[in-house]
Formats: sequence, C-alpha cells, structure tokens
Amino acid sequence: MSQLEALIFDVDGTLADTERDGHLVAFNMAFEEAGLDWNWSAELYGQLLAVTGGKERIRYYLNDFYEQERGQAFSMPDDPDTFVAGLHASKTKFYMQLMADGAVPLRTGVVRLFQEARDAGLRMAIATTTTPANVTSLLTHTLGAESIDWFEVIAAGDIVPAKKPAADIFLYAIEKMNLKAEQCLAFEDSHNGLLSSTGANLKTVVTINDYTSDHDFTGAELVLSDFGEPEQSMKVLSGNCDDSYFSIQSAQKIFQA
Ligand code: XBP
Ligand code: MG
Repeated sequence: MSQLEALIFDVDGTLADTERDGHLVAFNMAFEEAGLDWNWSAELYGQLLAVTGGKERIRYYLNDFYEQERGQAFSMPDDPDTFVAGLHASKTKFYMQLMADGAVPLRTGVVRLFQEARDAGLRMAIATTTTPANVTSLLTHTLGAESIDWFEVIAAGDIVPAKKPAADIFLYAIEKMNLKAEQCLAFEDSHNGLLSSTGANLKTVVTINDYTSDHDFTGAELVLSDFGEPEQSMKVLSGNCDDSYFSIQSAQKIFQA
C-alpha cells in the first residue's frame, strides 16, 4: 500500500468562505465600476456557482439568467471575449483588495492542519479554478507571504483549459509533484470539486459550507462540517471518523482505510 505523501487543497469554499464574502462582492463591485446595473444576490450566486470559473460564470449568467430576469437578452458588445475578460480583470482587482482588507478569514482548522502537515513532512499543493493572484492574495493576507512557499504547486485558473468538474487541474498538480494519485489526499467543498478530484482518482475529504451543504458527495471518503479544532468539535456528516477534529492522524487513517 502507498504511503501518504501529499495533501492537495481546493481553495474557494474549502480553505475560506471566499465565494460569498469575496468573489460575489468583487463581481458586484466590477459590475458597478463598468456602469452595469447588474447586482447578483447571494441566492442567485448560489445558482451561478454551478459553473466554475469567473469568466465562465459571467457568460453563464448572460446566457441562462439575464433574459429571464429582465425580459430581454443582453446586447453583447462586438467583442464578447474582451468584454468578459475586462469585467473579470476588474473583479480580480477588487477581490485582491478585499483580501488585503482581511475580508475573509481561513476556515476553522485550516491553519492548524497546514502546520501539522508541515511538521509531519507532508507535501502540499493547491488545485483550484480561481485566478492564481486570488490564491496568493488570500494566503498572503491570512498567513503571510512566506506561506506561498508551503505549497509545492499552485495549480490555478486557466493553467488547464478544462476547469472543474474536469479532473485536469488535480491531474496537473499530481504530475507537477511527480506523484501518483494513490499517494495523495484531496480536500474539496463542492460537488464539482469532488467530481474533479475523484476524476483524478484521488481519495477526497469534503468540508461543506452554506453553498454546498445540499450537494451530492457520493464518492467522498469523509464529509465534514469543517476541520474542527481541539476545543471546537467538527461534525462527521458521512464516512467513518471517530476524531473530534480532523488532524494528520485522521488523514492517515482515511488514507489507509
Ligand atoms: C472556484 C470557482 C471560481 C471562483 C472565481 O471553484 O468557481 O470560479 O468562484 O474565480 P473551486 P475566478 O473552489 O471548485 O475551484 O473569478 O478567479 O475565476
Ligand atoms: Mg471549492
């Protein structure tokens, strides 16, 4: 049986509640800056999360929601790619500002788990749909700039053509680390994320959040409320785990099971 060598983390929803408190806010700021009277509600955003990737999500909104909301289709500028890319670049700028302002803390247990992994000599990587600059700004403003180096690979955004639920981003991270899927454990928060990680043959632990609590997590080794802390128990929603918080020992047990 393979040894556990590396942990591969999703970012949005897994490390921090960035969707509601970061991405959504930044999208609306970008729309306002562009003079558009679009304002996505937290509820609409939950539906829009079905499509991963910010540029892809803007197009999904325009194609599948706009006309229904307003009674007429959006009249797209002559160069749709440039229009969407411009809006998205502005959204990234606002997102990074929000991170610099400390708008989004890391979720319960994340810092502890990173530290335990480092102490245990486990390798770490990131596999996310979001723009690379968003990952580094979240890490920098929660853990300090040096934390970027804790991750051997930051696989993010357009680095692969097919975003989650495609397995490509996890496959990319595994390949860059020169490991096999059976040597790694993945962490995700959403159905699309789980499809991506399990599509790469990775055993996966899920921590849910408000946007994903009703998702289908068939195929996950473990579904948890969060990672918990010694003084703040997690809830085990599915799978076998007797621990009150998720530690590297828990990871090893899940991995060997
Ligand atoms: C994350 C996403 C991303 C972010 C937006 O999904 O879906 O699209 O919401 O990021 P996952 P960008 O957690 O499954 O990786 O706007 O930078 O694309
Ligand atoms: Mg996620």
